[in-house]
Amino acid sequence: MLHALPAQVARPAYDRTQLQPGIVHIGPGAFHRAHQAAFIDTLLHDDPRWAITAIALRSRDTTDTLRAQDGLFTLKTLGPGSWTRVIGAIRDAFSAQDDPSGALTALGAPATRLITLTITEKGYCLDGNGQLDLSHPDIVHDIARPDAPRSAIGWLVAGLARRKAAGTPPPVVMSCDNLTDNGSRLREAVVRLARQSDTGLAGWIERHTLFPRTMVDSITPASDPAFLDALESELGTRDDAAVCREVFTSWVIENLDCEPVAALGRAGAVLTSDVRGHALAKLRVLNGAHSALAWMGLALGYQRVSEAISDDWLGARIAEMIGQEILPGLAPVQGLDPDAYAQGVLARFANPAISHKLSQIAWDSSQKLPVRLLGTVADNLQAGRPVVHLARAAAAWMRFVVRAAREGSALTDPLQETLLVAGRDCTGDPAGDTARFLEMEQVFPPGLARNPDFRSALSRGYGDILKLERGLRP
Ligand code: CS2
Repeated sequence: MLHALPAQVARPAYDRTQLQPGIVHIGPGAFHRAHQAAFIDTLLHDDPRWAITAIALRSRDTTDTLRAQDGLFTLKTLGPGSWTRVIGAIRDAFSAQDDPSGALTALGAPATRLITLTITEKGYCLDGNGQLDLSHPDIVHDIARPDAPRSAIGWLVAGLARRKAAGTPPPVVMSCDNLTDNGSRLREAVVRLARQSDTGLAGWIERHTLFPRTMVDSITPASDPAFLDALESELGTRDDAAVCREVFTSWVIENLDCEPVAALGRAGAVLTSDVRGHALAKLRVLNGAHSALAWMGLALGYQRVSEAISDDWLGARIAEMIGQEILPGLAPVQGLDPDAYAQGVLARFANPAISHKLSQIAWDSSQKLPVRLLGTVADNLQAGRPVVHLARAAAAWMRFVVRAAREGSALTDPLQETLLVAGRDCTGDPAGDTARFLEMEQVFPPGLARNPDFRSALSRGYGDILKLERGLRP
């Protein structure tokens, strides 16, 4: 594949035959390939000991494609300053369902010094309080069969159990998902699951395993057929594992004292003690606004992020939501100017070179709403700050569900069934419909759901979205 590519396409300048496995990555979807794999590719030019073994827990499609291409794939950036580069960081890729013993071997191997994860919000199997949900079907399964896990948390426990049994030090385990306090959440989930079967193991994990917090950022639309076809013309060859993203990329990692974190720092990650602040700002400003834009933009009939943010009315409301309701609640973060950050985010959304579907951002909305918007809502209510825009965004999510239920279309969401039942029950009455959704404890913490100010803001916001659906601006 490599020798036939056009000259302007950069490719690994290191000898891939000399690579040694150092990282196991769980969930090699587009975001991993566009983000962490690119950083690791940079690192491999200086240090061959960090090649990635990519393990998929569910679908084998990506790993099969990657294997057929010897792990190579193309990363194309979009917009000003863009470039195209072949990434060579993935040395092995397979599905844990096809090869469970291979997965355990990789996770348990002493050479694996870092395990990274991009499994999306739902992959953590957390309850409304952010704790591992012991009644989640995959967790129930993993408690009964710790030797043959299904969830990512179960695989981590199984891999760490091997390390303990062999007397080898544990790897560093790093969540690269958009969760509040992702490192701590992951550690607590892993320890909680381990405790169900082996308290000694749980204690060992708590004492010896590092789970650094991270903030990951790069807008990465799904690789649709139009992108893959255009890239095929550019490359002269088909790459079904290719990914695209904006030029901007950022990985901020808690500067815990360990070899993998130091190595990622050499590869361009920013190491700092205040990841919490960076991650919260990113989650609430970028991801919060992204989700709000998706639900409201879909109500207005838009399909893509750049179109929705260019709608004068909607663009102004999103900017107000950030400026009036999100930034005032964020604690100062060293090196981050909140207003400049917000402006930068809005400019990134407007990038016309990126065809980012609002419907993609709306996947798994029931998991995203609590971490992206409801934390800000709770803080604002407590501090006496407004929640008008935030509540309108939450109401837009409810209407998104109602429309899907009416049209009989599927929702990509782990709560799909519950949501569609609720959506079908809705009559168009703002107070009644929003109350129906507020009953869902998996989404709305009961204290927040009872708050009268939030309830009335939601009803008003719901009325606004009904107008938007009719093409009117409230
Ligand atoms: C988006 C994110 O799909 C989504 O929900 O909000 O994937 C977003 O593009 C990234 O977090 C940007 O870093």
